[in-house]
Amino acid sequence: MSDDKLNQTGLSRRSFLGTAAVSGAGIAGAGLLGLAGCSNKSEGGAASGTAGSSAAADHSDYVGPGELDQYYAFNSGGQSGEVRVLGVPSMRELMRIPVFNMDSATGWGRSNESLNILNGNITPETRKFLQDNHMRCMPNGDLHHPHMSFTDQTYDGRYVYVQDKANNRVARIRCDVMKTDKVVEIPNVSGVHGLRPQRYPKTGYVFANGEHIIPITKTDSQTDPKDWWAIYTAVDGETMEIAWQVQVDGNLDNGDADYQGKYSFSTCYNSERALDVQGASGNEQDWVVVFNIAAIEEGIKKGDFKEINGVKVVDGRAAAQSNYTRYIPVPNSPHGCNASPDGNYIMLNGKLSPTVTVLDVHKLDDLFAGKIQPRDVVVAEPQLGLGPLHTAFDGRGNAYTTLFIDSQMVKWNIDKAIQAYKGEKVDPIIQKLDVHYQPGHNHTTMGETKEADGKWLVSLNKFSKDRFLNVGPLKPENDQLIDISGDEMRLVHDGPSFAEPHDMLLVAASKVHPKQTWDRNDPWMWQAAVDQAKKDGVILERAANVIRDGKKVRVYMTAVAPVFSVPQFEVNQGDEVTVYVTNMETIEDLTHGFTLDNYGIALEVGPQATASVTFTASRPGVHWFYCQWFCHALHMEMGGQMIVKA
Ligand code: K7E
Ligand code: RUQ
Ligand code: CUA
Repeated sequence: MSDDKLNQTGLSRRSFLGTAAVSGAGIAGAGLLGLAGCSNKSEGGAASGTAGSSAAADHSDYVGPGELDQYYAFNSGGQSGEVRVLGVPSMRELMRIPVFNMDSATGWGRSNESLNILNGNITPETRKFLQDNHMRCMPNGDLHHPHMSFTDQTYDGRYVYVQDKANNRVARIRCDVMKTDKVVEIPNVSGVHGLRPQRYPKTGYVFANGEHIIPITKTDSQTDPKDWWAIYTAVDGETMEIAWQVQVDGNLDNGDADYQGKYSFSTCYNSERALDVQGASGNEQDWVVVFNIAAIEEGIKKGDFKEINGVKVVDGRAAAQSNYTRYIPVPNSPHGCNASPDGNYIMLNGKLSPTVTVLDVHKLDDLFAGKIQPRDVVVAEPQLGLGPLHTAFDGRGNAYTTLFIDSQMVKWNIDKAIQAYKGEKVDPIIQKLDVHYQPGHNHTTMGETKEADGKWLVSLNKFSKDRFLNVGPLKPENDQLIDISGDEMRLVHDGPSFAEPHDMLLVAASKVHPKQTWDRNDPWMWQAAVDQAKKDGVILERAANVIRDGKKVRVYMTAVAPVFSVPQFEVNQGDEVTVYVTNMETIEDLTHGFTLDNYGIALEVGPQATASVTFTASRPGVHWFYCQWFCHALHMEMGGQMIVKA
C-alpha cells in the first residue's frame, strides 16, 4: 500500500505508531523501544478508507493487502457457542465473539463482567444446578442463528441476536463493541432453535422457537407425549425480557417474521408427536404455524393467558381454535423458513419433500378471518431437488435454495414458480450449481432485508471431505462463496471453518459502526466495578489501591504499556480476592491482559475498559501475574506478583 493512499485517509501507519509511542512514555525510552520492536505488529492496525474499491470495480472476491471488505458476515459458531465475524468477499475471519462458550483469550465465562452477563437472567433452577455442579456458568451452547436488529425492514447495526439450543437461551451482541451484553434463559421450552427479529416497524420482538415437545406444567403427564407441547417465545429486543409465549402443537423448527409487522411463522416437523426418527417423519404433511402478533398482544391485555414459571402463555394449540395461530399444512418435515425481500412471500423448505412451499402473506388476513382455507394461502410449490433446507434471495425476483442431499444450490424464479402452480407451462428452475458438500443454510448480501443487493451468496456446507488438506477424522466445514451478480452463479471461494456454522448474516459494512476504544462514560459492562470502587473511595482511572475488607481483598490497578499500577500485592491464604484492571490507553488496538499464574485466570482488558475477576487465594506462594496481550516492546516485562502468605 502506498503512503499516498494512506495519507488520503489521514490514518497513516506513521501516525498510528506516533500515538503508540506516546502511550509508552510513562517509562523512559519505552516508547521508542516500542517502535523498534513492534513495528511488524502495528502494521496491521493501519486501515485504508479507500479499501474495497478494486473489488467493487470487477466484482472480484480478491481483497488486497490493506483493502477492506464490503460486508461484515456474522457467522454462527454452532456447538462452539460463539459468533465469528468475517469479511466478505474475502471470507477472512476478523474476530470471534464469545457468547455461550468459555474463552481462554478474553476470560469470557471467568471474568466477573462476563459472569454477570451470562447469569444475569437465568431461572432459579439453573442457578441451583450451577451451584450443585460447582460451575460458574453454563460452559457450552449451541448457537445456530445470528440475526441483526431491524429498523424499517432493514439492518440498523445496533445488535445481533443469537440463540442457544443446548441451554435454552437468547443472547444479544452489541455491535458498537462486538461483545455480548445480555443473556436471557427461556423457561418452559426445550431446545431454542429458530430465531428471528421483528422487521417492522423495528426490533421489537425477537421470536424464538422451542423445538422439542415437553410437559409444560406439573399437571401435564411426564410420560405420555400426548400431553407434551412446544412453546413459541417473544423476547423484547430492547430489554431482553420475555414478553409472552404461545403454546403450540408439534416440534417448532425454524422461523421468520413478515415485512409488515403483523405475522410471524414457524415450520413444524413431528406433527406425529413421536419420540424417534421413524415416527417423527411418518406423516405426509406437517405444517407451518402462523402467529398473529396483534391478536396475541390483545389476548395478553385481556388476561387470556396462563402464567407458567413467571411467563404469560397464551393457548395457540390447534384444538384451542384461538385467533392467535393458524396451522397451514405443508409437505413432510419442513425446515427453513424465509421471507422474500419484496415483503410478499414466505418460503417453507421441504427437507424430506423435494419442494419449497410459497405462502402469500397478503392472504393471511383472510385466513385469520375464516374467509379462506389454510392451503389457499399457498401460491407456489416448486419441485427443486432433494433435501431443500434454506432459501436466500437476490432482490431481483430470484430465490436460491440449498439442496442438502443433492449437494447443490438451485436458483429459481419466484414469479415463474407461481405461474407454474397455476398450471402454466414454465420451468422456474434457472440453474443448479454443485457445492461441496451437503449445504445447510445459505445467505445473500443484505438478502433478509428490503435492501437485498444480489451480489454474493454464501453456502454453509456441513461436510468438506476432500476439499482441504486432511486434518484427521474431524474435518472443517466448508463455507463457499458464490458470485450471484451475473446471470449465472459462479463458485469463487472455499472457506474452511470450525464447528459449526449454521447460519450467517451478511450486512453492508456501512451499516455497522464499531468503536475504536471503549467509552469510559458508558460503563455498562463494568458497572459493578464502578459501584464497588465508589464505595471504596477509589477512582478506577487512576487506581493503585489494595483494600482489605475482612477476609475480602480488592486490588485496583491500571494498565498502561508496559506497567500495571500495582506491581505487587500481598494477601493471606484463603482470602477472597478481586482484581480490577483498567486499561487507560486511549489509542486503538492497544489491548492489555491480566493472567494470573496457576489460578486459571486470564482477562482481556481493552483500551479504556475495566475488567475484573474474583477468586479465593487458596494456593500460597509467589504467583506472577502478567499481560498476555502483546502490547509493547516491554510486553514481556509487563507483570507483577501476588504474594499469598500461608
Ligand atoms: Cu438449518 Cu439449526 Cu438453521 Cu442448521 S438449522 S442447517
Ligand atoms: S514472544 S512476538 Cu511470546 Cu516470542 Cu511473541
Ligand atoms: Cu500489556 Cu502486554
